[in-house]
Amino acid sequence: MFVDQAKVFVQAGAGGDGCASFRRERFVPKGGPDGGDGGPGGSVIFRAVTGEQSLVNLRFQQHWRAERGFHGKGKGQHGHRGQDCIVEVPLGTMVWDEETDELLVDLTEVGQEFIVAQGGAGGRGNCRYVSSVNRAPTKCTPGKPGEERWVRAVMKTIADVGLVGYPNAGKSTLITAISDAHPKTAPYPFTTLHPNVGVVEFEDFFRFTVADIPGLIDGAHDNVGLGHAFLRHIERCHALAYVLDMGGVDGRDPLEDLKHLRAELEMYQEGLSERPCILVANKMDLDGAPENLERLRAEEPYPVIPISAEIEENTAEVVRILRELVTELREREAERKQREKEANAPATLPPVLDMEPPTMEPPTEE
Ligand SMILES: Nc1nc2c(ncn2[C@@H]2O[C@H](COP(=O)(O)OP(=O)(O)OP(=O)(O)O)[C@@H](O)[C@H]2O)c(=O)[nH]1
Ligand SMILES: [Mg+2]
Repeated sequence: MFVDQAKVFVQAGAGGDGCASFRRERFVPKGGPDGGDGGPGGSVIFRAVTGEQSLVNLRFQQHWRAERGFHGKGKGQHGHRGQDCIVEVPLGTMVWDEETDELLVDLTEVGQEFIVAQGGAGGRGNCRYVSSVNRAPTKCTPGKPGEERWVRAVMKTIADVGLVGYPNAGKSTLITAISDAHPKTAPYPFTTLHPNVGVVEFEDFFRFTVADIPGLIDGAHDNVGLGHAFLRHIERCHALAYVLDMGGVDGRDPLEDLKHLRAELEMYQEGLSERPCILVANKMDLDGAPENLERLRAEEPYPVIPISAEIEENTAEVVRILRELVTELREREAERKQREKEANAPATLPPVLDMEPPTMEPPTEE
């Protein structure tokens, strides 16, 4: 079951209560206050992991609660903290506060964590209230309640490359040929109903991710077909690979298909169709494909790679070109981050000493 949206209630643990107690021991008269503090309550934390591909466990469990802090005890014993509740979510999960509609976090890095509900602070024991005028306070405070709220999580796939194409164009066949993902392929449209992310790995440990996205049809931006439900998974692919059926079966024309695909992406989100891209001309084994390829190459300035995904012909070339593209994009991104860092860095202080260090003259002999 694939779920990319879920609404859950998160409740952090309350802090443990502080304790009011006095040391009572033989031969220690008036031992003094010794009530310990309560422990802080556990928090509910969302963590991005690579193992998860959907928000299905948020659909099955709607309430996530962290443990409360333990109460303080006599003999100065502080209560220990409540255990955090870690909710593992897929990379690319965005979390909103359901009530205020405020975006709380966008988990874009593996291992990134965000506290969606903060545990309550523990109460204070009576030994904290000792003062010069009150040496035996009986005052202690209860723990604070933990935060709680409804949050909405939406997952938007993050991948280096997104495969975009009409249903049946061969996207799943291609991702199976080049990566470790093996989605179902079949000779009918809408075989793929949700995105699948595959990893392409090289011998030198370079790796990039590819997302197989369900087929687009005209009007998808308007929620026709599978509609918006999966268009959001294209939004955050850094590059696109348009997969075209060059056979042009059923009177279809790959050039027209490409035009329509771009128009759909553009209508869904401006600028989306202008992402760096390559054109994968699939099903080159079919009749009429070479002529269509000629036309496509004549019209398009982008790299066109003729392949036959089913028999894995020339798929290595797709991998090679994608690697080049991904490397270039990553370099550009690193440069952009560097520039951003430099722009935000505090102005450098003027050097404290702006003079030549004194030179030691060798002692002159008289
Ligand atoms: N002749 C030929 N058939 C191919 C080629 N690549 C894929 N196919 C066939 O095309 C059909 C559709 O392939 P899929 O990979 O399921 O297509 P898809 O784009 O993932 O389709 P959806 O999931 O419905 O969007 C399957 O029957 C494949 O065997 C190819 O290079 N040549
Ligand atoms: Mg498919």
